[in-house]
Amino acid sequence: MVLNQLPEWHALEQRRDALDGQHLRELFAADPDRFAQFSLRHENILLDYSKNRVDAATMEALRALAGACDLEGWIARMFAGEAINLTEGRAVLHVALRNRANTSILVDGEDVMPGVNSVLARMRDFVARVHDGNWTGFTGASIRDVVNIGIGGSDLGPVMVTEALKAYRQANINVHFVSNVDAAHLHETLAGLDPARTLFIVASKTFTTQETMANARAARAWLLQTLGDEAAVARHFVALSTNAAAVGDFGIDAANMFEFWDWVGGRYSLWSAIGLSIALALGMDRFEELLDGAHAMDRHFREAPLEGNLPVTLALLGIWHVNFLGAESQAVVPYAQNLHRLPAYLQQADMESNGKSATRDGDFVAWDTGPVIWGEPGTNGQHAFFQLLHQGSRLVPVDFIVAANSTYPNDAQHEMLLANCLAQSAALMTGKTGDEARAEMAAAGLDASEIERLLPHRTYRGNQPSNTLLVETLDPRTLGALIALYEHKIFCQGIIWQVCSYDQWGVELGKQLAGQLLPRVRGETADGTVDASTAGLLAQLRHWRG
Ligand code: G6Q
Repeated sequence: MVLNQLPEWHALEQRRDALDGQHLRELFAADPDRFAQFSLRHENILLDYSKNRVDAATMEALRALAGACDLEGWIARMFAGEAINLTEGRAVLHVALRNRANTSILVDGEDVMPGVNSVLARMRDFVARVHDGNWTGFTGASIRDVVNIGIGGSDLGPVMVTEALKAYRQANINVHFVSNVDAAHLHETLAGLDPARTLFIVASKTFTTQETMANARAARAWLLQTLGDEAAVARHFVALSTNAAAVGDFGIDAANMFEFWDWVGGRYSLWSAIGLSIALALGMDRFEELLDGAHAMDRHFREAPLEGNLPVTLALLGIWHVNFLGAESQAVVPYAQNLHRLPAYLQQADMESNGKSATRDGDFVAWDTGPVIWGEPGTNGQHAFFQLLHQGSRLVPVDFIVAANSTYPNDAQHEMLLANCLAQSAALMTGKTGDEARAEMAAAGLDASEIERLLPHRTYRGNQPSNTLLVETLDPRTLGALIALYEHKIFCQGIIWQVCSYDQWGVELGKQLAGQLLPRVRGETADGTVDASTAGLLAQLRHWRG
């Protein structure tokens, strides 16, 4: 099936031509019910997608494309535990990790739920012991600082969630994250920490990732420098992994390993044992509320018809922007300071999943796939890159995310935040016409020639599409649902684009190449087979390193 030769694809090209030249302002003027028609709710999440260049026929045509791609069949296959990670021959079952209904889910004939529940129970027990001081370090002191060492999927989700839910954090415990192999990250994190009261979590699905292992070894050396005895490692190191043998080789006791499984993709793993840092930061009850929210979104995704389905709708709008309106990127702008790592998290989730150009059948795609994801919190972004959104030459769809209620006491500032968020999406949609700009400048007393000179600079085309995700409060359950919403959006787009969303051969390439170059950086191997640029850089850096 060639996607861009489907009749449903051609129908969408016709919708694009039919809507061409119509401004969002006109679409709103023509239909007073536009918000009601183009908004959806799931629990306390409202998706307003009315500020997109779509009409009812376009949405219908997008759903027809989803039908032609058998989207609903693929959703069923994922939830049934089929090996839809085609290039690695694995099931894709992050939904099992938060399957709060506890219905059985089979992988190769075996129910995965008893294993999921048992790890959750072990996490609960461990978190309680750390929090109540019963888990002590080697000297008998209780734990005050937890350092999660991991990278990529073993870091970005936990960092994003613990930051997002800072308002719910557990007293008396500080959770830190070290990911970069740059020694600065570990060094600066450990500065001021007391080894006797520090617990390291080594989070690595494979337990072979170069950066994580280097940081874990350095952390162990730092610990032993003070505590002296190798036996201290058992009290200060736990592992989150699928690789029990490598965990043992590192010297971490099997009793201190929290396992997960190969059907959990790295960037979809925050719901697994990889979330231990989240549970330590917030408490296990909060972590389970996160799972509850995600599970509620899973059910919605699985059960709601396409036209009322939030992840499907968000995905189809993205397809519309990328494949029919030519958008190359997607901005994510949370009006929530604590969501400051959400764009980075979504960058990985989306770009590592759908940044592909081979189809499931192994052909080269003849259509665009995943966009560049980027963003920063508002209102900060307004004082920076919003210039390009308002007056640049590119189409950049924006997802605005904002909570009606703050989790902090200063409500007057929250009102300002809300007003800014609503103002920006409205301004991007309506823009400012030449006549409006002229009238404004005339009112400010500018003379006619000055007005005409400035006019091109002071008009705003508008017509920039955006979604607004308005939530009641950014609490653990809501955040869980929000993350699951994006996960499923990414899934739907991968199915339609026909890419394998659950592998990451591009990332594997980096892991391979760094391994080959390390001996050359160390000067242990002659430069030989490297290209001239790499050889030149190696020569200079060796010179400067003496
Ligand atoms: C995620 C990717 C990648 C991975 C890291 C860390 O989907 O596969 O970001 O999470 O490379 O891998 P380990 O957890 O195996 O250390």
